[in-house]
Amino acid sequence: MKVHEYIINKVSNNKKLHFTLIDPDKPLDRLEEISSKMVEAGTDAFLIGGSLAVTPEEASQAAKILKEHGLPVIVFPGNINCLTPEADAVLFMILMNSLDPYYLMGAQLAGAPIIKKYGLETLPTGYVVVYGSTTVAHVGRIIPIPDNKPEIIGAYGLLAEMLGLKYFYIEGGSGAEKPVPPTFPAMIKRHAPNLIVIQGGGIRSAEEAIRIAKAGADIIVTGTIVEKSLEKAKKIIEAIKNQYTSP
Ligand code: 1GP
Repeated sequence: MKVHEYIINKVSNNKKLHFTLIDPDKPLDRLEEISSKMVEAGTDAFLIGGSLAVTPEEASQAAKILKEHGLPVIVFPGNINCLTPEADAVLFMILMNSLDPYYLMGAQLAGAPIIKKYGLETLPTGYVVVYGSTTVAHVGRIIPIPDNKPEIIGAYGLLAEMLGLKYFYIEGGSGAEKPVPPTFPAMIKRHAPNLIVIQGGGIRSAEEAIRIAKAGADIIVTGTIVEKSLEKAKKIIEAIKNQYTSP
């Protein structure tokens, strides 16, 4: 089954999904153990990527290990160096609030022929980085969005839908002090109800994850908490899987 179909099937059955983010730049020696625990808890897919220092070899190595679980492995590219033929799909993203043409169309131009050669499925995604003091914000040269201006994200959502994109990723930034408020995914759903909304960055508790899911995010991504506390990460996944009841 294609990855998009796999996601759509779950979303259209009113399920909320959890994706585990793995940064291949971090030591991979515990990856088997960590990923097995996340699978046990019920994660739906793995994202691999990082904003800095990922080599194609590291991305391939991580993808090979993760594929053993039989769940989709999706490249979440900080740049074209994260691409690997070992993955199943790639979030093919436009960093919509970047000032840098490279992140608006340059990386995509460089990446498209490689993605074709690798045979990766593309998941067309509008990507907006909300907070300024994160690595992804610095590298991507973004204009941050204040917490009290959810209407701005709503306009980006509308734009993404009008462009024909299928996914919209609200990014707080890996290791952000707090998650982006639930008003943001709610605003996307209001303006662009057909987009599959992904949210990540700074999500560290089951309560936060549930609030964001209830507000409209279809997919919750956690990375840092997986590295810091497998127990907390498991609780987040279990909460999304078991406690969430769709409205
Ligand atoms: C980064 O949204 C993800 O793109 C995950 O963020 O590391 O804060 O969980 P965290």
